[in-house]
Amino acid sequence: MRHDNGGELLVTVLRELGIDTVFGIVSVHNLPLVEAVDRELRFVPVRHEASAVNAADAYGRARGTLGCALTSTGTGAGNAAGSLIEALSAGSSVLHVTGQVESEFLGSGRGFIHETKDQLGMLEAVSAYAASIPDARGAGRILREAARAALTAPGGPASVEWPIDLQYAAQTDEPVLFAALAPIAPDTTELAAAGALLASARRPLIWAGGGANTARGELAALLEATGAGLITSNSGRGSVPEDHEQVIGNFATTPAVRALLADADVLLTIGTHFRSNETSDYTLDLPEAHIQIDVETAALGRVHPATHPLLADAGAALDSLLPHAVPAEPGWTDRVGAVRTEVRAILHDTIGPQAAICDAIRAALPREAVVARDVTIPSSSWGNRLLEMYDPKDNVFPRGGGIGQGLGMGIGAALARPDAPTVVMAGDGGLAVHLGELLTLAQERPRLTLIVFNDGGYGVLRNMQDHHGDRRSGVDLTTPDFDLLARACGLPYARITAQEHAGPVLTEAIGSDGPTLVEVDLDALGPMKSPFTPPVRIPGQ
Ligand SMILES: Cc1ncc(C[n+]2csc(CCOP(=O)(O)OP(=O)(O)O)c2C)c(N)n1
Ligand SMILES: [Mg+2]
Repeated sequence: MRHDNGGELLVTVLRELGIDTVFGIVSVHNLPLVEAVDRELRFVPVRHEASAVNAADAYGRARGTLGCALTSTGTGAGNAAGSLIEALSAGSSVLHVTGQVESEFLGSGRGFIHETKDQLGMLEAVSAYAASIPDARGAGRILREAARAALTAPGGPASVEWPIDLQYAAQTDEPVLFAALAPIAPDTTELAAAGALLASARRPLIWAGGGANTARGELAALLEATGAGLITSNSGRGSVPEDHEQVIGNFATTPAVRALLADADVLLTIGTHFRSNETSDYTLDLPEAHIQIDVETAALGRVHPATHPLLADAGAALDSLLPHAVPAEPGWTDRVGAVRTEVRAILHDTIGPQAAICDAIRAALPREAVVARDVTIPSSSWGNRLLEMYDPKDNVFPRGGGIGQGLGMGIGAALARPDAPTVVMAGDGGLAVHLGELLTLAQERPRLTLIVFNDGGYGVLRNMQDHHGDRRSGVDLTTPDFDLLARACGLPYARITAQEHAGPVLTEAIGSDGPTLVEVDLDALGPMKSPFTPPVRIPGQ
């Protein structure tokens, strides 16, 4: 099939992938792409390329599919790199298409506009897949190959650089047929051993990471059949809805869950990294008898030795284990439920007046709605744990921990899921990184409530410095008057200065059909019971 230019071809491929909205910044090095997308689909002009990737990433996460970002050559592609790193950490699916100089001058070092040294090498370093389009016959194949790489576990972003002369050229496109990927089934000997262990379990616990999100039904069935408790990483939240009484959730390092882990006799883990923040820097004591399911060989036993490794897709492995499941010993499931209640009650109490905000968000949101979170104390303390999630597609947060990505992610998610409201939780510091995206919010007007927790700086680092030393460095920030700022951007604004404001303010903002900026004045609201410090070890201490 023939297309007039690369933009027409890109639209064809995006339609095949079910993508209707693309995020980016226009440039002389992507004009044909942006123009075709804007004409045929929806192009969202974000204000920084990092946000384009964050928005595309969250668009994909919120739909359980792939998102697409368009950037320019050189600085534009470089600006995207930090957010590509996030998509790589998360294993989320992003198709990043970026410009490149005219093919005649590629690599010549002649200072062609936007030229940079080894752009492909940079993209390779931060993407799961990277390729250059070599001619006007190969673009369709490369774009589809990139999408497939991004969508195949363990996922990650796929970057394609496209010389500008080739974007303008007429394209020939051959249909590409990829063989369907069969699910990876576990080895039968390993499975028999794991099944026998599971059948012997009296006090089982299951730990779900993001890899469990493709096997929600199978996981729920095994949970019911065993009466086990379910601990999750942050990424595994919602794999089974968090109001299920066996779901303890993202509370692994609390004293009550540590005690439960100490008494458990079998641990079954599914698609998890055991990241440092979720295992107290890998020091968390876990049961020795460990069935570990993962699609990556390297993940098996990488952190916690796996006595029973199963290299398999989560769904296939859990399905094969189900016939071996037996109910736990009497009392175990009740204890799991008691631990679930206890850890939540303690956290609810610890966060003091912020609990009213957590409760009000959940009360105002429909059951399934995205909560996108930047890296701020309210997210790290309660947003990542206490604020219940019922579906992993609603649980959007930067897995690599980089600040500044929440609003871009929220915009992407809100445009992916226009039928439900989206909430973004951001700190004043994280929001300042991409303050320009307030203008994207004002322009696109999605149903998005942006809650800014304002403590006049990088609170979490300030707490660490106050805890460990007597001098503050780089943590106190000038913040804008958010009321004036919202007005300057044409955004509705509301403020929370006391617990009793949370319900009415958030109900109105979340119930409206467009964006609202809600500022939480943390000084006025009052402190948590004790200052939050992150679960990060200071080397040498
Ligand atoms: C890209 C990036 N740069 C720096 C950091 C270090 N960092 C972590 S949290 C944080 C402070 C965030 O401040 P704010 O958004 O106001 O949230 P608060 O801690 O005040 O609740 C910083 C600077 C980071 N995580 N990511
Ligand atoms: Mg702050």
